[in-house]
Amino acid sequence: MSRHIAVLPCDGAGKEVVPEAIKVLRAAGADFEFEEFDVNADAYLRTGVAIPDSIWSELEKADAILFGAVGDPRVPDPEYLAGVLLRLRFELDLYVNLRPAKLYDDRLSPLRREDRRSVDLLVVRENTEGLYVGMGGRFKKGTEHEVAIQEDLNTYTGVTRILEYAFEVARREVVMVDKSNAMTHAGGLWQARWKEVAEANPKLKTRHLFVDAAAMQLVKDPSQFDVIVTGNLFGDILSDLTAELIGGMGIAPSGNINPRSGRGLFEPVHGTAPDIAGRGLVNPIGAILSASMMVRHLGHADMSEAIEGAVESAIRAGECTRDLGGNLSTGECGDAVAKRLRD
Ligand code: GGG
Repeated sequence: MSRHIAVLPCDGAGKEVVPEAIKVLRAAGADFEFEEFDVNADAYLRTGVAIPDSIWSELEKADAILFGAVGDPRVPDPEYLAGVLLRLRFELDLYVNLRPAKLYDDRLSPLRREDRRSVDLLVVRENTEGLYVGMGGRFKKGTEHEVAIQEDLNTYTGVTRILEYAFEVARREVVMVDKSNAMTHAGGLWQARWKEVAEANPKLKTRHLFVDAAAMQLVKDPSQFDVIVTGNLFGDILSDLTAELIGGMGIAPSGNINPRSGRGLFEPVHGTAPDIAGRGLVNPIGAILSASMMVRHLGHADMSEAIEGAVESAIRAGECTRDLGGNLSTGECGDAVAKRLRD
């Protein structure tokens, strides 16, 4: 059955990497119908609307969304970013943000110790709550008496469902990360739900780490980790760290999913990279691996593995962009992966 994929390249680097992901999906034989929508900073500046209603209803109907990156130096107000990416995550209730990190080639590791370099882990980030919900405000703004409050929203349901999902995908261990020694209210809820959910899953090992200790352990010995489950902000921060352990932001994929409704949005972890966008320098691997996650989510595990294998082979052969030590352009890197799938 042909699937309908809504395509949102959006801005900057996103416009360069998404076509490469589609190129690779086609080479892998994906029987998908791709429909691109005009959601970007140009449209926002023209209309003042981040996602028009007519496009929103199409996005709701799609089998999945393939996303690039959103942001533009001409639109400094956070409303645009919130009106695109955060709206999609919140209103489609994409409560799981999956951020895998795998080291495909030892030479991409920044770590000195060979025996601790290996990385094959998954950050399961809560994606619809926490400090990202935008609750709070600024009182006496712009004066020396200004007060700024940012609320950290954590619900019984939200915390429970993300912890339960982590146990569904773990292979050997779930590590729950919080800062419950300092943030006692939110942390208290996470700890209580963690205790109960962990007890209900006795077949897997469990461990708790405070976020500062987790950051330290990730740099010290990332090979120890399988699944890390955490809140929205800590997940965002730790997954940038894990990206650097495998070659940098250009290579890191992600999936925003609702495992119950089946909805999903897949995007590279990187942003719009305005400093290098538009010159063929951007690494398309993060977007290509996000597309690989998308096809797995849609039930094509074999195709997903084939794409990942082609990416690994291209990286190991040095057929990649400059950030990974190669000398290919964005399009040539996409070609190198696509060719391996056709051959
Ligand atoms: N694909 C990730 C993404 O779009 N993130 C949004 C973001 O960080 N935007 C800011 C920017 O790209 O400068």
